[in-house]
Amino acid sequence: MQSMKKVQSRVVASVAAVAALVVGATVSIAQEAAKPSPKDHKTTPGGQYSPSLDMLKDWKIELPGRKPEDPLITAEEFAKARQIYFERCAGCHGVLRKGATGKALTPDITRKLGYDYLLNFITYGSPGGMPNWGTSGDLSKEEVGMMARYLLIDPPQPPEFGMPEIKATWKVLIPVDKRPTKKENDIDIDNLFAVTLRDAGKVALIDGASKKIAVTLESGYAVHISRMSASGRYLFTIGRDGKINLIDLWMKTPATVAEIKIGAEARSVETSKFKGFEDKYAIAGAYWPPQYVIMDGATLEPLKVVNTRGMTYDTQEYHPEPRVASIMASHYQPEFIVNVKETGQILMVNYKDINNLQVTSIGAERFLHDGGFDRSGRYVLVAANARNKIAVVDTKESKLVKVLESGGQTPHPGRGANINHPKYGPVWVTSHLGDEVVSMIGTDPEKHPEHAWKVVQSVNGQGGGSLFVKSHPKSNHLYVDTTLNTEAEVSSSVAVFKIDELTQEKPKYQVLPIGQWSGISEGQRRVVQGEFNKDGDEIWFSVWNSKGQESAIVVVDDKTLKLKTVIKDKVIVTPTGKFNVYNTRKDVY
Ligand code: DHE
Repeated sequence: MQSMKKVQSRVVASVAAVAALVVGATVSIAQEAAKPSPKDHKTTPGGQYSPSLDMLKDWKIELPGRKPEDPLITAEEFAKARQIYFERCAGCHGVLRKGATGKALTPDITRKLGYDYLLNFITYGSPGGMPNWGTSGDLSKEEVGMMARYLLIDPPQPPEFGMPEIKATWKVLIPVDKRPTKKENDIDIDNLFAVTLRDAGKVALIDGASKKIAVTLESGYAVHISRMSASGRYLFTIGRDGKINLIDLWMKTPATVAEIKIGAEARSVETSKFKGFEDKYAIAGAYWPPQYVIMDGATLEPLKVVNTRGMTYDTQEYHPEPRVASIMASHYQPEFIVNVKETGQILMVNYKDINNLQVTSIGAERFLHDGGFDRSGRYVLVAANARNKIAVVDTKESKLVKVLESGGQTPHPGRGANINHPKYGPVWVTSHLGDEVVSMIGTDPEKHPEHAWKVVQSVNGQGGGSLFVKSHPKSNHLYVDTTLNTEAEVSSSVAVFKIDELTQEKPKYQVLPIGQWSGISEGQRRVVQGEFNKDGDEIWFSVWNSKGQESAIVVVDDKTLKLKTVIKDKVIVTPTGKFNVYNTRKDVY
């Protein structure tokens, strides 16, 4: 049997030969290229959290510009490398390898750097944030070599997904005239929780009072979030595969009444909330292709597809794949607030007349990700997480108010938390992925103008790896998770600050051992995303284990901070986000 090493060195030799043929004079530059120092760089929680565009791996894409038998990379290796690239690299380097938070890796650049440079870079990572894929053991030596060769050839481009493709996926399972004309069940819809069962590709609807699972419904792949129509009747879920399920909560047993796929990779969905447009439209944003789609709110009929390719807000250079991140629905104007990641543009999409669509582009900051409203519902705060900034938009005036430093590394607020600070008045809170900082930003320019749009206080939580913060108008508590912290004890517990004690010099927090309370002893027991019930007297946390392990939802009494109950069931597989119907539709958080 030929040794792997021999085969590999022959392939490497042929790579060098082909590269020499292809790039000619640049070979000497490749040879001279500085090699990254082989230090063992650790991947940060922020690095681990980069998007994986794993839906794109399934597209049948031909080897570009070469025949499958080409010695540089075999068709089999190309398919495998493409899968690894979309799962692990595309989130930072872009689908087209033109760069996002990570550097561009187009062949004009990679061929200059050369095979050895790429090999070292992938193996050891870099202090700039590139994970050490080789030394961490995430990729084998052979896979690292294969990825280095993959980067020397032209990037394949996944297909577009325009109106014909979108329409072909659209199904109305129950037409509007066959649906109930009034609520046909005795579910307290406003206190229902839609719970993402991520790796099961399902959503569980759980009754807030009895904690009983009303129904479990099939959804898109690795469903990401749920949002509610303004009336609370319709629930929308979106999977990473861009599939939306429209669920009618008035039916005797709530069920999907329409579905559609709006792209190949997606994360966000929202519905129109402005007076007179309640339940009328839905909107969803895609990572690939870079676009958003406006749909009919009752049937999901796709009405308008809008591409987000365009210029970065600052250098005004063309970006070929600006992903659509979070979307909010204005209460002040008939507008959706569409946050476009790579260009740093916040699009105020006016849906009053979608044929003559008016879009106000607000230059904010690059790498916009997640965010939510302040307590008044007038201002939206969005994290540009790779830039450590928060952009503030006035949804009444459709104008940028400010872009400010978040005060920590990689802000990740989810929708954020609104509290009434005893000293600074209304503040919006974000925690951070990269450190323990919890920042509070003043949000009341009328009564507290001196504090508005400034970080008025920072407190330290348990550590980095935080994803979500939560509070409620009736609560005296601010909850901070640390889901992606590398310490098992920290990732399976939650820190709680008392709001009326925030005036102390160093406010202390109490740790709730949610993972331990769940009674589960196996797995990492990552605790993620607190969500209040409608009355604001209890908060639910997911205990998120891997697919083959037990997971649960732990309910905490907000007054006493004691365990109230644990929801366990064989259907509760990998629970992540939970969305209380009332709080989600009214933006209470
Ligand atoms: Fe999320 C919200 C994107 C990883 C659970 N996530 C969002 C939003 C975006 C987003 C754009 C805002 C939607 C909105 O408000 O319209 N998430 C991404 C990613 O790109 C990323 C970093 C990597 C990826 O490949 O998807 C990512 N997200 C995760 C997770 O690993 C989590 C913990 C589990 C999972 O589902 O994969 C996760 N994301 C969530 C949740 C929300 C969310 C629960 C909604 C929070 C809320 O309170 O509204």
